[in-house]
Amino acid sequence: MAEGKVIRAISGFFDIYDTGVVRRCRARGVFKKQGVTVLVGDEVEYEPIGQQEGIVNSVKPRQTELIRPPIANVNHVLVVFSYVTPDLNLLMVDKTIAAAIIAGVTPSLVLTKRDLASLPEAEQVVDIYRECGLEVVSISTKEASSVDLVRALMQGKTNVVAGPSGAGKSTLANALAPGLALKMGAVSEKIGRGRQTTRHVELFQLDAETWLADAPGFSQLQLNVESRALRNYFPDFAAFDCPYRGCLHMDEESCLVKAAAESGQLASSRYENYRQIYQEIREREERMY
Ligand SMILES: Nc1nc2c(ncn2[C@@H]2O[C@H](COP(=O)(O)OP(=O)(O)OP(=O)(O)O)[C@@H](O)[C@H]2O)c(=O)[nH]1
Ligand SMILES: [Mg+2]
Ligand SMILES: [Zn+2]
Repeated sequence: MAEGKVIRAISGFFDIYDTGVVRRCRARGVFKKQGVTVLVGDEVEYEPIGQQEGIVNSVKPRQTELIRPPIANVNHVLVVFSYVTPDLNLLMVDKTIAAAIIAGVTPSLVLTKRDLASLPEAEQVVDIYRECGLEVVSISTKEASSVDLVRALMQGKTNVVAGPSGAGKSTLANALAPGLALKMGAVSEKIGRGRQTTRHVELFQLDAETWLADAPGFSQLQLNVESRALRNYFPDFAAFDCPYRGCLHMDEESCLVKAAAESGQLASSRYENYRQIYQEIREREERMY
């Protein structure tokens, strides 16, 4: 029995990487029966067949598991959003960051298309997320200095990009590893967003300790937590020590998070987006019970 890492999953086949060699494998029938899905990023045991094929026998326990994009065992999410085309949607940024934290994965924020953005606005967004304690880079994927900033963030980690279609995720991945020749898409003038150029999650090794997965963009995201637990995934809110320990930071009179948003100590967009996400989860919960 050999061990390897799933780097691609395409229509029933899994490409398994094992010490420099990639094999196209199928999963044992029992996976389907047990409802087990093999994810890109999974560490698996497989049975080699010939030089290039094999059968996946089992999946090792996962360190982490993200739902969007679907990938196992990453320890760093590059949250990639463009300033324009598509326009920056801070609600989606906040959701994507929270989704990473929920999965126990560290997020960093990569803001792209700085060459097309107005500077004061760009600086404001960078400040908001540095205040949250995130690493933030503001880049133009065509500049070598920008690519170096991202490379430094990723070094030694297993990374995945997460963000909307057209944000420049594949452009960035290509710039980081020029040999990849990933397909990149033009952003539609009419709808101002990308057209889902990337179709599959795919993992690439950049050096001995560094991996990067490119992934399709998404425009919707549902956070799988209870409404009352949501506050735990906005760790920057903890700095404002609400007197009521169970404070949900919604409409409690003594809420210091709300007060901080009003006084400008906390970015109002962060707080408003928290409220919005909380409401979304509440509505879902009410439909369920
Ligand atoms: N001006 C400018 N254009 C960029 C930048 N980064 C990417 N682009 C362009 O944005 C478009 C979309 O880039 P992609 O890399 O395909 O976007 P993606 O995030 O991979 O999109 P999906 O695969 O659909 O999720 C392409 O036309 C890129 O050339 C940038 O920093 N500045
Ligand atoms: Mg892409
Ligand atoms: Zn509060």
